[in-house]
Amino acid sequence: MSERDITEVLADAPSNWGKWGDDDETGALNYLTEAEVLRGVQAVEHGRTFTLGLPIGRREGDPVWPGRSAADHYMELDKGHFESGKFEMPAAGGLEYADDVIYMFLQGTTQFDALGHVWYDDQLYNGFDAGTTKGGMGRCSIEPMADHGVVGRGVLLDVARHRGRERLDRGERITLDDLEACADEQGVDLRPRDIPLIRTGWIELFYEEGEEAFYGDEFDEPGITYSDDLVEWFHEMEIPAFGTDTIANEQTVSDETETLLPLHGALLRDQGVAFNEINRLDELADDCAEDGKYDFLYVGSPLKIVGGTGSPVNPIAIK
Ligand code: UVW
Repeated sequence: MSERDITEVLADAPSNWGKWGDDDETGALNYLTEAEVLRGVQAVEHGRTFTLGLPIGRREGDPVWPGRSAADHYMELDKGHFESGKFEMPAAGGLEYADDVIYMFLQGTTQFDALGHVWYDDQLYNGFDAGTTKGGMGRCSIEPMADHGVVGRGVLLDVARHRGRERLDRGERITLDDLEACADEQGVDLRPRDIPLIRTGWIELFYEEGEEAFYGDEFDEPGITYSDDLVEWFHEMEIPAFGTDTIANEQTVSDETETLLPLHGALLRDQGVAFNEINRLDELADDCAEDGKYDFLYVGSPLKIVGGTGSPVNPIAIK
């Protein structure tokens, strides 16, 4: 990785700070007005639903960003506790029940990043002090996003299929031209305030070939790469949110800037764009390829985790 600093890379990048007031912590989701929800509803034709969330807590592990651990799920109470006499119901009657607990990273599955999840120059989205993250996000937690909800017109951009491949390679880049060519080939219009879902096929490598193949010698996901025109496009198109089937929603180390995750800085921190990461898009993609319809109502509902840096989610695409 080069010595280039993200502050230098993003010196002239567009910003939405102040656009919705100095206290705003909702960011580009403010673009999702009632009119945008209705535009999403108009994309529904059949009522077919596709859930985009990953399974959580499989014995074989879950795909996570390096340094995070997979979910740990255990039974606090099950039939065994009743059989062994370790647990007695507070009152008679014969009813028994099961309870369980999960320990997991909030970013350890299909999820939304809170706007304060990443920062540079000690400032979060809208200029809030990064010190407010200490001991729980005092600013830009997942709560304002969860209060708003993420509902609008979603558009699948199946870049893997567009390139005639099952999945992109490690570190393979996607540019703005690629996104536009993909939409053209699919015959779908990308409109202002849409929620693009970009399919690389990458996450399926974890399930098909296992951890070693997925992480490789160096963790380097394929994805959209930083460029001034891509960042301008998100700004001009007023993109409220976008999703992918990778862990970090962008090429891990940008070919263009040679820095780690510069789009987290340019889009999430500077523009307040909501990142919906680690989706499973294959079933939706197969259906879109079959009927040629690539738009749908997208519904993402992060949880209201107090001070949370993000939230697990099971987004739904409705065609
Ligand atoms: C980081 O930003 C490190 O992770 P995520 O992929 O959760 O955004």
